[in-house]
Amino acid sequence: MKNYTKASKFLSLILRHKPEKIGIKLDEHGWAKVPEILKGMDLTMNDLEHIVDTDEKRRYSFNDDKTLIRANQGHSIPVDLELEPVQPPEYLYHGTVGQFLASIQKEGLLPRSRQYVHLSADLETAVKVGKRRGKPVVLQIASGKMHQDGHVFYISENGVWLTDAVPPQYIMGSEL
Ligand code: HQG
Repeated sequence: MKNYTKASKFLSLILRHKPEKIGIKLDEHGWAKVPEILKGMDLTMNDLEHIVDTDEKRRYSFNDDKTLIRANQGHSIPVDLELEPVQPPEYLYHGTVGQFLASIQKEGLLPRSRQYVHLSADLETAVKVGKRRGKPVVLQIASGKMHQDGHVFYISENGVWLTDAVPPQYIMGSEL
């Protein structure tokens, strides 16, 4: 049996960060050509469909006729996902770890290597995001107030909230 977890991680790398690893390019909207992915990753269409369909975070989308595939969020390369600005809920959450807190309090949340700061609609998801790096700390973000003040929010195809940056005054202490 193929190692789908490994293949999925590699797919993330290709579609979000380094398409050049298999000698391909993404278009301006982040789409890769499916035949190029299959060839470059040595996968069958069935394998790729399995990876897309079983991904627990719905990280990838095909276009209608399944000739193109892209990551729904998480890019470090600049792509235009054609997301419409949307009004966020009053509060959103960001999962991180204690070692980053002093810097976050000072600078706010920055996208770091990615295109956007990633925020979650619920605490539970934010806890999981934080846990990837250690003991999770969840920050509550006054997204309603940010929106009122002119900050733009998007929601990705798979439900992740995205914004350019979160200035420190909108970050409230840990909810945990
Ligand atoms: C931190 C996963 C110091 C920030 C997840 C985070 C998410 C700062 C790290 C998605 C900072 C960036 C994104 C500042 C931010 N000073 N540290 N001023 N501003 N940080 O991985 O949000 O599984 O780029 O707290 O589920 O952790 O890949 O972002 O810890 O949706 O699909 O800098 O990645 O999804 O880390 O995760 P990341 P993230 P996937």
